[in-house]
Amino acid sequence: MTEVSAQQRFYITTPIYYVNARPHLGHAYSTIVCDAVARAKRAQGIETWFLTGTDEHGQKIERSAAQAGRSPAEFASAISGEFRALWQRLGLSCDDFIRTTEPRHVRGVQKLFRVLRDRGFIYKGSYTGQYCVSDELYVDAPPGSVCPDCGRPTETVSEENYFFKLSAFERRLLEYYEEHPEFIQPEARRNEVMAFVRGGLKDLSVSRTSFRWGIPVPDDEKHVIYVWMDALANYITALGYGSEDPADKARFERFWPADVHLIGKEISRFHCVYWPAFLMAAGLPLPRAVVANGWLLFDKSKMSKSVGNIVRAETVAEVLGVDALRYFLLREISFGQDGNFTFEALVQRYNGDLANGYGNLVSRVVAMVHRYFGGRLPEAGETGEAEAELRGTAERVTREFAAQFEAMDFARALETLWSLVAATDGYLTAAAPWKKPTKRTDEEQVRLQARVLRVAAEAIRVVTALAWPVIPESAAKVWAQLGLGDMKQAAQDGKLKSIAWGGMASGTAFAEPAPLFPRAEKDAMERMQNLENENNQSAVAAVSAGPTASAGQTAQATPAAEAVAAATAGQAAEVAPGAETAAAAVVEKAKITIEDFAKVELRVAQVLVAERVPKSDKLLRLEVDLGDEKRQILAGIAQYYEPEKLVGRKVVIVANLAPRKMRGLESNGMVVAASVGDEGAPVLAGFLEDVPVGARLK
Ligand code: ME8
Repeated sequence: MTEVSAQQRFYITTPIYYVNARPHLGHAYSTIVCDAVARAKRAQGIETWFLTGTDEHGQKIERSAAQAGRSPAEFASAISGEFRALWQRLGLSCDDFIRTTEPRHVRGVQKLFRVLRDRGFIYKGSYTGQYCVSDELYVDAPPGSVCPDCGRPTETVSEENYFFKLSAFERRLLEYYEEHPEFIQPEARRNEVMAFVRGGLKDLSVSRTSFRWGIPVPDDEKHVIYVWMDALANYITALGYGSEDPADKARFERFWPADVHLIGKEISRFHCVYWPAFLMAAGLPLPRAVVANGWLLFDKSKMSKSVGNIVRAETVAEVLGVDALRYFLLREISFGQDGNFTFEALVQRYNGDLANGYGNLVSRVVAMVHRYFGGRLPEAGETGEAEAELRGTAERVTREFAAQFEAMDFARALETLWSLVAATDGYLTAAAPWKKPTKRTDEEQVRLQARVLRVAAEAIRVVTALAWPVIPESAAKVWAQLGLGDMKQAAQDGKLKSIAWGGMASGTAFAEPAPLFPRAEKDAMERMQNLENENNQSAVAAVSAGPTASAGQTAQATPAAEAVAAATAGQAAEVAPGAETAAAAVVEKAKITIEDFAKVELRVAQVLVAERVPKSDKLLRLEVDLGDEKRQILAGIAQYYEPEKLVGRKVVIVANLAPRKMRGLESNGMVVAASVGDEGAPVLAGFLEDVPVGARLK
């Protein structure tokens, strides 16, 4: 990726996370990446502002809260508190945490709306079309369509709305992308976004009237502002946009435009099309770069609450420590691409790179300085080729690491840095200062030990200074062991800016060696797995206690379970930030009765004809036999099934669905399929035993 900034002030943001579900490793990933970048910038003496927060309005949150039997405000507070508590637990260095329910944000969003309306970019109209509540996205497709992004069914909305003149920005956006190739990173996302804009932009509905949980449109309060306009504005409202306070104004002037909006790849369109268009319309400068991370996968699909394949950051932090998690995420995943999370790979990296690699190197050198020199750093004395070589490696690694880290190629940067760990290890092993051949005099032995330990300590100092943004807690421990003082302070004061070789002073007193990364034994994986299982169970148990659970009934439960039970019972008005809660687990699906189910007529049908629908890459036209009748059904499965292979196959259909038209053809029913993975790939329902055509499923 291209370098993002070379200036003296730096502003980086994470997405603000929805409060419909508890934080998991996917959220932690983006936030940890930002934290590492922010720390690296601060360490270079650059004035840095790092923002994160929670996205609390919209229909999705309103519904989740209703299902949990709580008000949206209470529900949002509880889960926002969980995010904040987790970032604290992980020691993240955010400068601000914005909640979209805060007055400072509401004020700023209303100002933005007013400015856009006053400048003629917002007008009133009406919208009839499809909406995906899960993605809070308008979908340009016929009724009955599924969301192209998440595969869930869309809902038809018909409302009077305010519209933003997005269509007016098509050309300007394309010109901007051309002139600023670094604006969208990585390249794959840039291509996607450009193709989307080239496909034509329609005006965007930016208000809703069918629910209340949002920021009212100024002077027309029956509308609430579209949640993505609300959410995107956080990047400016958090700095002070919309405030008259001079301190806020100054902060906004100081840090806007942002240097990096770091996001997950699935929200590129909102950040690279809508957001710059809003800013252009408001006459505000555009962020320098929108950088998308790939997805963290677990069991081969995107880690997400809805798939149910999440791992919590707390679990890894508890068993292996926060730095192990940070190192793993940055080292193992090629930034910008999807990457697998497995406990095996995590433990392997931890043992290989941290416990046996860096940690072991540090403890050997520190212990030997204590053993041979009473804990005082010796003079190197005369050095030779091996020392010159190690120094050369350290200087090359310092240069390369800086460039790779700046380019956000974290995996390569850490690979480079760890080559210095290996080189130092090799140097130490070759010199073997702990061995004394009989031909060597005592004096020669001391000289060798002094030289080798001094030079190895110097290399460790370089590794540690560069590794600080990635493993801050451990790096600070090493810094203290090397007698270099408070690393956090040094980083804040910009003293890690230039790590020249030879920066250590002879005679410096080393601190006692302290364990850094104790080797993970076989049970580490099991412990993490158990923690996840326990956590899931306690959440489920609490949910099943139901809304009538009394405080007494939950007295024996775990803290997480208590929080859920309290939340469900509506007893906890507000869960304080920092409290361990599992409130999101209460997001249960509403139950239906057997009568409701009986309304759906599911029947076995046999495919007689299957062919592609012209000009549609998604639809197949099927003619199916129900025994007592034949009918035509259109199914959005063309990307996954060859039509020829379907002929003769028995499928399950919803037989009493109202007919609807797609591409001019009438569809009489719906084929039932499992929706698999994040793309919602369809897998047709079928039977192991033979079933007669027309049979009803009950
Ligand atoms: O989209 N792998 O919020 P959200 C990598 N509120 N990153 C992941 C991930 C995974 N498996 N899962 C989540 C929203 N993320 C909106 C954003 S911004 C103005 C509004 C990270 O709670 C990633 O950064 O769904 C992704 O974009 C974000 O969490 C989505 O969080």
